[in-house]
Amino acid sequence: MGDRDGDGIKDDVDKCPDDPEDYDDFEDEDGCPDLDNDKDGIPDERTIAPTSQGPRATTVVPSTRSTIAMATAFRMIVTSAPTIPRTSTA
Ligand SMILES: [Ca+2]
Ligand SMILES: [Ca+2]
Ligand SMILES: [Ca+2]
Repeated sequence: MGDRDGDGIKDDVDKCPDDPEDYDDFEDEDGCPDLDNDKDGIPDERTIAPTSQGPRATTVVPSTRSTIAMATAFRMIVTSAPTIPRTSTA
């Protein structure tokens, strides 16, 4: 038994032996392409996966550098903190 449309479904079970099934997880066993899965009259387009790319996830590496910079700055502030001017009580 052949498979005229070469969709992997043999002609004896293929309801549409000349139309290859569209493997879209919708009635993929009958051998007929299901061009309108939801029967809304609008053929399903092999819609380009929406936003698989998306706006590049801003891989702003949690700025370790600026954190260090801040820490350093902070330390500097701390260390250079007002050294209580010793009023030389002499
Ligand atoms: Ca077939
Ligand atoms: Ca299908
Ligand atoms: Ca089908």
